[in-house]
Amino acid sequence: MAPPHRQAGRVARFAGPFPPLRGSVALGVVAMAAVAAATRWRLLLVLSAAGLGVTGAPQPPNILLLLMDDMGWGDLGVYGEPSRETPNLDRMAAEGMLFPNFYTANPLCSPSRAALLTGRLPIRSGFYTTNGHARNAYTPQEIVGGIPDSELLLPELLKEAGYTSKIVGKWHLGHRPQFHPLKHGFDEWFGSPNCHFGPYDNKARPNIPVYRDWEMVGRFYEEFPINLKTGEANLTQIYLQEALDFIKRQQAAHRPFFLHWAIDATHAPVYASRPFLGTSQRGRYGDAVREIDDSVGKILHLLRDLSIAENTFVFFTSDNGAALISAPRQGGSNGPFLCGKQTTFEGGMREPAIAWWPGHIPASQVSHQLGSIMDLFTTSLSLAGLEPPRDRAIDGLDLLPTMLQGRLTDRPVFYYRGNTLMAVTRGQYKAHFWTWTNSWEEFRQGVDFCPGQNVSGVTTHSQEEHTKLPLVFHLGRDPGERFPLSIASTEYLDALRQITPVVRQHQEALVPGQPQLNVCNRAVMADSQQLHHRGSPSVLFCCREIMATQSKSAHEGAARRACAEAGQLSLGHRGRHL
Ligand SMILES: [Ca+2]
Repeated sequence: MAPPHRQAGRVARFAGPFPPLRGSVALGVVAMAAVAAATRWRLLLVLSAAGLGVTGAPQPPNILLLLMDDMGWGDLGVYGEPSRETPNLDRMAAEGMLFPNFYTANPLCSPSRAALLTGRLPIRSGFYTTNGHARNAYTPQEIVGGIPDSELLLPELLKEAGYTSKIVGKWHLGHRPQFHPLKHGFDEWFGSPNCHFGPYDNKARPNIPVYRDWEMVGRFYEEFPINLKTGEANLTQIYLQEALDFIKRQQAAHRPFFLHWAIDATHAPVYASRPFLGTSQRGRYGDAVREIDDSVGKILHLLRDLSIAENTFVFFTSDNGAALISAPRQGGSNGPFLCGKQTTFEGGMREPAIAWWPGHIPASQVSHQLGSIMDLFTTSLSLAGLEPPRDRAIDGLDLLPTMLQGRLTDRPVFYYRGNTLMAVTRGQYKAHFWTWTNSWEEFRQGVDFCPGQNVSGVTTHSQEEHTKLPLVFHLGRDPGERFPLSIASTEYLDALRQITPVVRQHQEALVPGQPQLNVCNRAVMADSQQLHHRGSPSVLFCCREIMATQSKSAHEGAARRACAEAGQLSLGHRGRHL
C-alpha cells in the first residue's frame, strides 16, 4: 500500500466549477472557457482514474517553468529596463499576465530552488544553516547536504498524473549521488549540480561536472568551455536545444510534460554565445539577457508551431534578485528596489514574473496578487488535477483563481535569511524585524550588496534587531524602502496590528527541518578525505568552529584531528585570523 503522503498526493481532484467571476469584464468569456475546460478534463481524469472506462481523456496541460538565475526585477523591457532589449519576454507579458509583486523564498540560489520544487519555505525543508545568525547558505562542492528524501518534489507528484519531467540547467539541491534529480522525480536532466564558477585546477578542486541524466558528460571550462575573457559560451544554445528537443518528443508521444528550464547565463560569470556578444547596450550582462529573451521566443514559437500553446502553461521568473556585488558588468538591475541578492530588501527578493497560457489566462493583465515562487508548486499540481500533500505544511498558493478569474488572496510574504525571519509583508506593509546587508569586515574588503544605495539605519552592516519596534515601510508609496513610517503614527500601529498576529501564528506553528546546508557537518569532517578542499573558506570556517568547541564526542575528536592533519589549524592563534 502506498505511504500516506503518496495517497494524499495522488488524489485527483474534481472540485466542481470555480465560483462565479467577480465582476471582471476584462476576464469574462475567456476565463469562463478556461474554467470549463479545466473542469472538464479534471472530471475525465477522475472518471478515468476510477476505472469507469472513459477513453481518450484530454491531457492535463503541459507545465513549463522558466527559472532565471540572479535576474533582477528591472531587467526586462516590460518592467521598465531602459534599453528595451527583451521583445520576446515583453510580448509574453502582453499575451499573458504580469505579476509585479512576485517573491522568491530566499535571496540565494539553492534555498529558492528547493522552495519552488517543494512548495515550502526553506526553513521547513532544511535548506538553511545554523552556522551563524541570518547566514544565507547554498550547496557549493564541499557541502554534503541536499534535498532530503522526505521532501516531495513537484516532478515526483506530477508523475502520478502521467507527466514526464525534465530539468535543464542548474540543479543546486545537492551534488552527492542521493540528491541526483533523477532520484527526486525528474525523468531527464541535462545540466550541472552547481554554479559554473571556475576554472579550478582539477587537483584540489575539480571543475563543475555537466550531466546528461545519470552520466557525467563533461565539465565546465573543459568539454563545455566558458571564456572568462570574452564572455563567450554556448551553454544557453545547448540548453535551448535541450528544451526544444524535449518538447518535440513529448508532443510526439502525446505525453503531458513538465519542463524546468533552469538556465544560468545571468549568474556571474555571465556569458553569451558569439552571435549575441556585443549586441546589447548594457554590456555582457545584457548580451546574456538578449540571448535568453531570444531563446524564450523560440520556445514559445515552437509551442505554437506544434499547436500545443493552448495546452501549455508557461511561467517565467528568477531565483533571487540581481547580484549587485557583480553589477553593472556581471550583474543585473533590481529596478527601483533596494539592494540585491543575499538581502531581504525588495531588491533581493522581488522577482520578474510572467504567466502565459493562451486561451486561458487573458492577455495583457497585471495582477497585484502577492505571489511566491512556492506558488508554482501548488499551481502546477492544480493544473495536473492533483492536490498538494496533506501531511506537511505547504506555503504555496494555487494561483489559478488569480490567473483565470482575477481573484486576489490576502497572504503574507515571509523573508528569511538562513533560519532568521528578517521581515514580513502583508498587503502594502513590510515590517523588518532584523536589518543587515553584510558584515563591516566584508564591506571594508569591498563587498557591497547595496552599492550606491545606502540608507541610514536601514542598510546596516551590523545585525540590527527591531523585533520590538519593527521598521515598517509602505511598499506602494515607497517601493525602495527609504522612508520608514514614524513609530508614533496611527498608520504604523495599524500596520503592526495586521502583521504581528501573522508572525506569531507562523512562528508558533513552524517546525524547522533538519539543517542541510551547514558547512560543518562533524561526521563528515571527521573523514580527512573530505578535507581535500582544504583551502576553501567553508572548510576553514568549519575547522575554526570545531576547534572552538569543547565537545568530547567521537565525531568531534576525529574532526579535530582531521582538521589538524589537514594543516588548517595548528591549535594556535592562526585560526582566529582565518
Ligand atoms: Ca541565483
